[in-house]
Amino acid sequence: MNKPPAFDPLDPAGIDLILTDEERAVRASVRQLCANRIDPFVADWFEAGEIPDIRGLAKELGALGLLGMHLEGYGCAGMTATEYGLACLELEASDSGIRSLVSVQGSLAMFAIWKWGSEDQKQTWLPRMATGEAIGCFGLTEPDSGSDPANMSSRARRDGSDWILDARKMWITNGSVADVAVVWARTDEGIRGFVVPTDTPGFSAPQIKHKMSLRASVTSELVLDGVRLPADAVLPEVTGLKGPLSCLNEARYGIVWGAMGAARSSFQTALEYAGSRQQFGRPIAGFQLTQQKLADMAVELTKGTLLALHLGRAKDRGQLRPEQVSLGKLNNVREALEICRTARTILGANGISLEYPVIRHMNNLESVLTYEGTVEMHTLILGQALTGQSAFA
Ligand code: TGC
Ligand code: FAD
Repeated sequence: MNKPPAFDPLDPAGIDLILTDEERAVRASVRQLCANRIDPFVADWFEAGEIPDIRGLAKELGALGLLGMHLEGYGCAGMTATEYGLACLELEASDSGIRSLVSVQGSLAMFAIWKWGSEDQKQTWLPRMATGEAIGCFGLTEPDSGSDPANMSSRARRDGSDWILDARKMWITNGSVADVAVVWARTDEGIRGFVVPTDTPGFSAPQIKHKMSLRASVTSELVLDGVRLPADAVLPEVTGLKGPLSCLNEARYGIVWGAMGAARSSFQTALEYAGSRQQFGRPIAGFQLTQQKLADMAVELTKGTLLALHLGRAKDRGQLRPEQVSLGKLNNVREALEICRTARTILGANGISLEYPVIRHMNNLESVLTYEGTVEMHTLILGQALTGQSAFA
């Protein structure tokens, strides 16, 4: 009989044992990149509200195959969904903003072109986006339409063979640093996606400041005033809301894993802190109330990671349904936020300091709870799947 391996407090149920060697190798290489290139600096980036060399960082992420990593061809790494998920977990253990950079590039902007684009659009953009030479953004949300993108006001009309695009998009990750924007707009034929080089006259992307969350991430408004685009700027293979929503499935799947990274980092910090912080003459880890918090965090971290792995295996078999992605996003982001909040209490006053990653993760997860479908939207998607009744409107 095999002897069980030693108990690992960061993997209490031994999930490692059911990963493949390839999956562990991908995880190790991402973890190393994060340790060298992100972890020593990210608290400063968060405090300053900027990533000083975001283009250099994108190229390093690209060199490791992390941009569009689960897509096939066009210079993409063609890895499995589970490997992509493990990468998201490691990136978000560093910072949700870095995982966002990768998610928006690979799962939203690149995926939209890869899935719904013409051969020419794919050849033009995907190889450069895979290396990080070109950065992409994805414009769906508008000032007056967030949860309800079917109500969008952005509009594209034909002018001869050209398109004229008038659009306002809000809260767009990577917007001000993007070379290409995938912008969704209403047309006479229904909602269509447009591939817009950001140097096209009439396009601007002012950065949104004063965020208290996701500060190590560029968030922008997109303003398109009479932007003239050639006929072949439209994504030819899709019309209707299923275009953007199919991309959201990909990014939401990455978040299911990523949220567990922020949770693991906060749990690890709290565990170490509790072991060394002394009050009433003993480590606070020795108090039953602290142990209760740590045990609950370990249980939720384990459950969420197992759920992510289960959904990843289903996605690799081609069997993952959008409602199941909603179930994962709803649970894992909600529980990750709860783990971070509990970790913060264990750190006492130090819990509010950027000297530790916990408050940064906690604030970041407030965005993650809202973007890619709010916690309420995923509740209603699941509610509809359970009952057959739509409660959106
Ligand atoms: P509904 O009538 O249900 O559907 C319209 C059409 O879309 C299809 N569809 C999907 N297709 C693929 N994947 C999905 N998940 C899909 N959900 C629906 C559906 O079959 C239908 O197709 P067809 O061919 O019959 O026309 O649409 P609805 O208007 O009732 O809306 C449903 C609702 C509320 C669930 C949807 O609008 C929604 O998910 N709202 C949330 C919006 C959202 O998540 N926005 C995210 C913006 S991007 C972002 O936040 C990036 S954050 C940065 C980062 O990721 O790091
Ligand atoms: P609203 O839709 O106005 O919702 C406000 C509240 O009302 C929420 O609690 C919501 O759940 C609730 N609500 C709405 N409708 C219902 C209902 N029917 N029943 C019950 N409750 C309801 N978008 C992009 O397109 N691209 C990006 O790259 C991107 N990046 C982002 C980055 C950050 C940091 C943030 C914070 C957001 C980003 N977003 C992006 C936008 C994000 O997707 C939206 O914020 C989100 O979809 C919610 O829209 P809203 O903010 O307009 O909220």
